[in-house]
Amino acid sequence: MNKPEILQVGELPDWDQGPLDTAFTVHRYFEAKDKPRFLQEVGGNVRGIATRGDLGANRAMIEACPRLEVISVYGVGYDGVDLELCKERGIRVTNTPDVLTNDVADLGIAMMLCHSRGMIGAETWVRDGSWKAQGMYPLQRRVWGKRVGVLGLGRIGYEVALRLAGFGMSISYCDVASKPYAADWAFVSDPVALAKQSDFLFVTLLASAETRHIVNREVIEAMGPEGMIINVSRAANIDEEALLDALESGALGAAALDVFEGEPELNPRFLELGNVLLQPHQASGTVETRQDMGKLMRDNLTAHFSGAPLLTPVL
Ligand code: 8YV
Repeated sequence: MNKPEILQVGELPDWDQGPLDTAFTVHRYFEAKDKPRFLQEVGGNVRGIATRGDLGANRAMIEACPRLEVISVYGVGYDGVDLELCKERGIRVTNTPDVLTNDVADLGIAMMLCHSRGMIGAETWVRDGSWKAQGMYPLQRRVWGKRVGVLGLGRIGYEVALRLAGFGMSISYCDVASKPYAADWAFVSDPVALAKQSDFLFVTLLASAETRHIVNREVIEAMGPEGMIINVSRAANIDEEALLDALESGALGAAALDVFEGEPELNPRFLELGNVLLQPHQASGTVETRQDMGKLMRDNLTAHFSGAPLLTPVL
């Protein structure tokens, strides 16, 4: 039997590549030098796309594949997939929710602690001899007991809040509506009001056209010179220019970011700043979670091509 032909948008670990190559005829988009030409050559036979959350599948890619039936995303975020076009064409879309929730929450908390306590600078203080030469490391900011706002109390936001409760923090959250499972936490309907009453603001929203720049200049400035914003969602949820302006002027105290506009390129202004912690989009990046994500991404493709129900459908 002929194997279904799929387009693989980005590189994946060997433990996924092997099984993908066994089950499908895989066209490696990420290896093609001339990508539009590659799409022209193979697109006509492609029935499935395996992509990553950070890469998605845009209109041009989907249009180059007239027989496309399914897009399987390795990641919970599918904002990079042209869902409107998929709806029009009846293309199914899947993602990998749940399996990465706890790792993303863990990294968000680690970023908050690391940055508040100045751990990166403290490491350098030890290694470069400053400890011996200059004595005690400059004092940092406390975390426990402070006020925290969680913007987006979905799966990841909920796990973030649970962890924060363990630090004795007073927790508020903002979402489209109050959540029945969050009775211990205060619902705030407006992001600016949430920022005003928070020392730390976690951005844990699924990104969409509606949430673009939801953290705007007003929200950022409402955090104030002692406030910190932590983003483990998508860069597009924050107005990055406004964020940079506020970090540079001191209108915002600090930020800890795992995601950037145009990543892995990033605005060089970030590199000049000492009050920002920069992470390379690695919140779900543990061996265990990436193995689970890969399996779920592959299982969704297999389910589709064997006529079984999709495990984690988005569309
Ligand atoms: C991954 C992600 O880092 O879940 C998402 O939406 O962006 C991440 O978990 C990414 O898909 C791996 O490249």
